Amino acid sequence: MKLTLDQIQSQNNYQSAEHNRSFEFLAESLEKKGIDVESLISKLQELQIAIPSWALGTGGTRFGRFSGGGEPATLIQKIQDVGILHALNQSSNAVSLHIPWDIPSDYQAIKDSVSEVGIGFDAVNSNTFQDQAHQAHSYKFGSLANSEQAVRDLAVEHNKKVIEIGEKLGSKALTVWLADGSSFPGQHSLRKALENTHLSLQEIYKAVPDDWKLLIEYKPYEPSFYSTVIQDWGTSFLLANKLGKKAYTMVDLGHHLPNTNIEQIVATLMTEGKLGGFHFNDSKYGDDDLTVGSVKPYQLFLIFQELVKGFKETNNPPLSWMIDASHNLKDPMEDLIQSVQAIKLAYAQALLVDSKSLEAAQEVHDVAGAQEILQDAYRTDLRPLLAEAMRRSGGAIDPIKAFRSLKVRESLINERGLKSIASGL
Ligand code: AOS
Ligand code: ZN
Ligand code: ZN
Ligand code: ZN
Repeated sequence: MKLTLDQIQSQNNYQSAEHNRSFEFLAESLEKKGIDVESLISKLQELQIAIPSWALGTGGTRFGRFSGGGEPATLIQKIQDVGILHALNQSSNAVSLHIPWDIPSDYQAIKDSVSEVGIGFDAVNSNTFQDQAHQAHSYKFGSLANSEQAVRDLAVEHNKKVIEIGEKLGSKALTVWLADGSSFPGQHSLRKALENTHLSLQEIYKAVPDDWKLLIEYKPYEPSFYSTVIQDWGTSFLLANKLGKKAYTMVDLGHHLPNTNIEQIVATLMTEGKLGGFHFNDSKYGDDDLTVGSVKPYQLFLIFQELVKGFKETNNPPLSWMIDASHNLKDPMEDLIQSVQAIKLAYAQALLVDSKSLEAAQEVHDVAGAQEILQDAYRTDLRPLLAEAMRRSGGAIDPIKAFRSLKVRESLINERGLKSIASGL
């Protein structure tokens, strides 16, 4: 199934009177404060967030999986789903593949299906945290960090293969997330595991094309419960620095111990020009992979506030924007729409911050004043602005409402059945 512009505009017609009223009211009050509404809108229109292929089906937990219907079973169906999301919000023009969950067999067919829905390929993700059928060596005790050379070689080869696949598709980044670590003290040598990881990454780095990025994720625990080799931004940053200018640290919002100051990590990485991109999600406890902005929207705003400042004040290169979420209860497509909206809203709020006044308040140590400035931006309801940006790009004023009224899920169930299963976690 595919959504047409006509279908979306017919939905917008029902909402336009109400929308126009609230947008005009907001635009007027922003302009009174000296804010350039048109430039805000075009910045919002530009921001595109890639959709992970693995988030289009129901994820589940280790205790069970309760699948919805009409889930995409093939790569082409996943691409169609991203096409639907992009038609609705005009903000998700790329898909991020996970190899070997997504192995393109017919490249031409895959390329045709992305161009048909007007999207492209974002970062490709390698997977050395699971064994595949008929694999010569096991990743049970690690991949790039493994004490056995043969296992490390296998994992390095896999990453090179993923780069080759990405090159054929037009990706420009490889994301590496490693489950490597230990679950018990003494299980392996902490120093050797890190050094092996470094050496293996060096081999992979040689295969990274010059116009690509190598994005290194970190995560404190899970599935390893005692030590994870790349446990924090510092370890990722250290490796990225040793590897060279194509390597960057990737921040997955769920990969921090509770209460970690993520915005400060973002600020530090940008100062060093080593922030590569994001896996957006939200969490209460650990790597919960919940809808972006569902638990800590203020944190998301503060992260974006650092990003907006960093874009102006540092030479950090452009970022990769991706969602990394898992859906147990909601319709995955509705959840992804909500996540993209939350990201764009946080961006809009951050663009609203009166940075000159904030700096002035900081200079004179006006602590209360600084908080007023931040919260004035955060507490402005910018949803009509976001809706207007999507509407002008040809998307829906209210993408979730349109998704429901156009009965997208029902059509997908009709097409694919109730029991279709997406590959992946
Ligand atoms: C795992 O926790 C990481 O977030 C990775 O990005 C992983 O590849 C992805 O979540 C798919 O499981
Ligand atoms: Zn991730
Ligand atoms: Zn994760
Ligand atoms: Zn996650």
